[in-house]
Amino acid sequence: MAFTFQINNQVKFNHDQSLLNKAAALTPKLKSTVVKPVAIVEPVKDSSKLNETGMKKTDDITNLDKHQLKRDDRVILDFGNHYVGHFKINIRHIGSPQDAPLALKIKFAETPAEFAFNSADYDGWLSKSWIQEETIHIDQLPVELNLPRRYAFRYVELKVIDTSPKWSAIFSDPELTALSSADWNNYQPVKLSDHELQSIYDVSVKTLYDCMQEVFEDGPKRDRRLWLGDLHLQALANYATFQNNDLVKRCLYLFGGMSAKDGRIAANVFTNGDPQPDDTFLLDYGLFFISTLDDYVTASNDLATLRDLYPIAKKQVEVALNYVHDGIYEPDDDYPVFVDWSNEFDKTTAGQAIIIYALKQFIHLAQQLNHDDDINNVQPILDEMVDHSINDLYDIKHHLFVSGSNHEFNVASQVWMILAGVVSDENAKQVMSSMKKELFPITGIATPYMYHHVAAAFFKAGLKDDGIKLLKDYWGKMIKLGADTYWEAFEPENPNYSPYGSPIVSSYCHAWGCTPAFLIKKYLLN
Ligand code: RAM
Repeated sequence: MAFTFQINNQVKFNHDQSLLNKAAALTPKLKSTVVKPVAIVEPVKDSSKLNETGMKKTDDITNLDKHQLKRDDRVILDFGNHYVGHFKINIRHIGSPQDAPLALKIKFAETPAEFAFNSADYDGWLSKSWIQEETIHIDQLPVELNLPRRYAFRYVELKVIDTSPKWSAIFSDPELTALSSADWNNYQPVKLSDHELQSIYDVSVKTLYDCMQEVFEDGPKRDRRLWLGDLHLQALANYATFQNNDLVKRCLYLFGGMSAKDGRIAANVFTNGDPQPDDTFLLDYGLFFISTLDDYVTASNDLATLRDLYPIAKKQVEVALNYVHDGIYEPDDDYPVFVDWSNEFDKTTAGQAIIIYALKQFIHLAQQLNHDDDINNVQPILDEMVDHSINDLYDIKHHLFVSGSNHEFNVASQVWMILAGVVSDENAKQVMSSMKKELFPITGIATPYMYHHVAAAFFKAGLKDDGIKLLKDYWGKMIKLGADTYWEAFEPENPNYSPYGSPIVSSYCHAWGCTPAFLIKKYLLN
């Protein structure tokens, strides 16, 4: 299981200032909410929770200023739910005059699981700098300590490294200013008779809310940036909930304004300060620019934006079709297809299906602008790709699509062929049923991203009960393990799995987990 860094720092990018100005003009004003902690807590061993760690209340929050803390003492504040924002607290001292600085370590955690690990032991491949911990020295108390950085957290540990033998530190008035560009006033709660589905729905909305900042971030703890694959799903969940269509539009302009000189769109962009594209390229993420634009135009009817961004969408088709010959997608490491973090399965057929999926949406866009030439160019290639998929990749005996030279059966191929609408509705049911029979339970897949596509394919194929079961077995299981928001990685057969070897750099509020609201609304409430 791995996602490998790409280093392509020789790639040159376009900066289309008129598109980037439109993105800038759409920068949302973040809404802030003041939140106070609800309890003082301590981690406890709890085998029913993630990493066998739960939390138990040890004191009322109103007693916080009765705690006199000295060397190695700590308190952990519980804010009652996951939030994204800024933290402040008052600190004074009691006893003799302050004859030494207060040295304090502050740790922000999204889950209790993060307390089971010591940051000093982390040696994973992802930067340690993501660890949400600060060590600070305060020479003069009292102080109102306002930390400048934004954190994603539910728990805050205040650990006194040292005071002096002559005095203790006292903490009071902790407060968090939570931020989001989503607006609860635009949100219509849904009532579901199934309580489990209700929580699955609500947690997905909270996940989306916390990821909606100045862009749709992938994870407000980490990586705090805009990824196209994540945006594609967040935008769908947004139409079903907060309907902040301008935020989707802003993100589309950001990607559109910074394509590479060869036309490819970066898989993600950084938006702290002047926007900058990352030098990472994924063929499917590039194509999801088309998908996200098509979904956006369907939701908003905004043809002016379509006109602005159509050339960029068209370019993604041209670039992707460099890897298609005679209707056959030929994978190339120069422009890899992501599909999922796992590299344990062959991605050729899934890649073929994703191209088909995106070409159909491109044609839909072209129709709206009457670009008949483009339709006439693309349609025959699309037909060829569909023919190849049905004639050469579909195994009639097993009712499954094969992938790669070993004719491997894997989940991603079936799911994407169904989502791409390559087979009839009746056949889709057959494929998904065979997939369930032959390839379930899923193993080795750790992303809600891939699980989303599996659930979506069940629903699309009309296998509603299987879709619901997957929602409960996957997202429901995260809730049982203690999730307030959905995680970046979760492997049900190995619940404590972390792609980085330690939960302290994992993101526990991650965009691509936010889709149950979309799936439930689209397939169960309409
Ligand atoms: C990780 C992030 C992100 C995802 C990429 C491919 O870095 O989790 O959300 O889109 O992988």
